[in-house]
Amino acid sequence: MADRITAAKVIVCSPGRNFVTLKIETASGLSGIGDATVNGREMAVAAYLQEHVVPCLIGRDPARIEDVWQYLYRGAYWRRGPITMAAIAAVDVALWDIKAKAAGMPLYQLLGGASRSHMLCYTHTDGATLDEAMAALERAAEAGYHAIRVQAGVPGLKRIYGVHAADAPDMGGLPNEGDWDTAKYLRFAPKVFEEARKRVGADIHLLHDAHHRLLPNEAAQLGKSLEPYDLFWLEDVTPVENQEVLRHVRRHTTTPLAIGEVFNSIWDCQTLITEQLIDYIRATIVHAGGITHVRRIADLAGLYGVRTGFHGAADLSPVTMAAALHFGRWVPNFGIQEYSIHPKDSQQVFQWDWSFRDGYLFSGESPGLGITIDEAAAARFPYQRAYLDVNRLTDGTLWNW
Ligand code: GCO
Ligand code: MG
Repeated sequence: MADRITAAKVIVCSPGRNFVTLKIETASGLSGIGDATVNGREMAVAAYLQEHVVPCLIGRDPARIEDVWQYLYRGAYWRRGPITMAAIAAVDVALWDIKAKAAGMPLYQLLGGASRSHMLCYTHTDGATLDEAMAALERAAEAGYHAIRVQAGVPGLKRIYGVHAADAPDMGGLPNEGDWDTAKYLRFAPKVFEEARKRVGADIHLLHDAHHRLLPNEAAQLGKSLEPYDLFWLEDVTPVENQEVLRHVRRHTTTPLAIGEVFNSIWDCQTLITEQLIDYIRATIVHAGGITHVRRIADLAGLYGVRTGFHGAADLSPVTMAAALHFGRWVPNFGIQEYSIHPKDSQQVFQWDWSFRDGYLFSGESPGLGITIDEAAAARFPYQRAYLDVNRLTDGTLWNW
C-alpha cells in the first residue's frame, strides 16, 4: 500500500542567521527535510508554506514527487516568483529525501549515480582595501582552495556590501545602505585582479561578483578589461529581467559569465542558455523549485555547453548544500559549487554528512540527503528579523547590488 504524508512542519530558526526548514513525515515512519530560506523575507515563505501548502500535503503519497510538484505549481495559478518556488523547493527536496531513504540509497544514486568522486568549490574573500583583500586571498590559497572569489572595497566609496562589514552605521534594524560609483569601480577592478594574479600565480581559479550593478555596456567593458587575468567567471554583471541585454556583453568579451542566483525558473534563463550568453547557470535548488525543476534547467544548459555553478552563500542552509552536493555528484554538466561556511551554531541545529577536504566538496553516503534537523536545538535559536543591504549611487539614487 502506498505510504502517505501524515505531518509537515515549518521550522524557522536563527543559529547565527535565519533558516526556514520544512520537515515532512509519513505513515511508514520516514521523514525528510527541505530548505525554504529566502534571505530577508523568511517569514513570507514560512507563511506561504504553513497557510497554503501544508494543508494540501496531508494524506498525499510522498512517492509522487512529480505530481506534487505540478499540483503546487500549476494548481496555485500564481506561478513562479521566489516565495512560491522556494516553498515548492522545500516540499520537493523533502520528498526526494524520503524517496531516497525508502530506497536505502544516498540521493545521488537515485538521481542516476555518481558522475564524479568530488566537487570543485570556491570560497569568498574580501577586504575593505586592496591590501586586506589580497591578504584574504593569500590565506584562502594557503588553506587549500583551488577557486577563490575576490571582492575589494573601491577607493573613494565608503561602504560596499560584503566588503566593509565592520564599520556599518546603525540603521535601527533596517537595511544597511551601501554606496556605489560604477566609474570608480571600473577603473579599479583590473588593478585588483592584476595584483591577485601576482600574489597567487596562474593556477588558482579567480572569480568575481559584480552583484547586478552594471549597465550592459559597462558590463562589456569590465569583461574586456579583466580578460588578461583569466577569470574562472565574472558573476551577475547586469540585472537580467531582460535577458537579451547579455547579447551585447557576450559579443564584446570572452571572460566567462555566470548568472542566475536570483532566478526561480527555467524561463528566467531560457534565452541566456539557448543563445549561449552565459557559461555557468547559478540558479539553485532552494530558489528554483527544488531538484525536480533544477534538473530541467541543468539538462537544458547541458544541451548548450552551459555548466552548473550553484549559489551556495551562507544564507542557503546546510540542507540546500546537502541537496546541491548530491545533485552535483550526479549532474553531467557540473561546473563548480559555491561554498561558504555556515555559522557555528548551525551545527547544533543541523547534522550533516557532507564534507570539505583539500579544497573539494564530498557528498555523504547515508540514505537520503544525509542531513537531519534537531527541532529542540532549533527552538533555542528563535527567528530574528534581518535584511539584506540596499545600495545607492553617491547622489542618493537607489541602485542595484
Ligand atoms: C553570492 C551572492 C551572495 C548574496 C546573498 C544574498 O554570490 O554568494 O551574491 O553574496 O549576497 O546570498 O542572499
Ligand atoms: Mg552572487
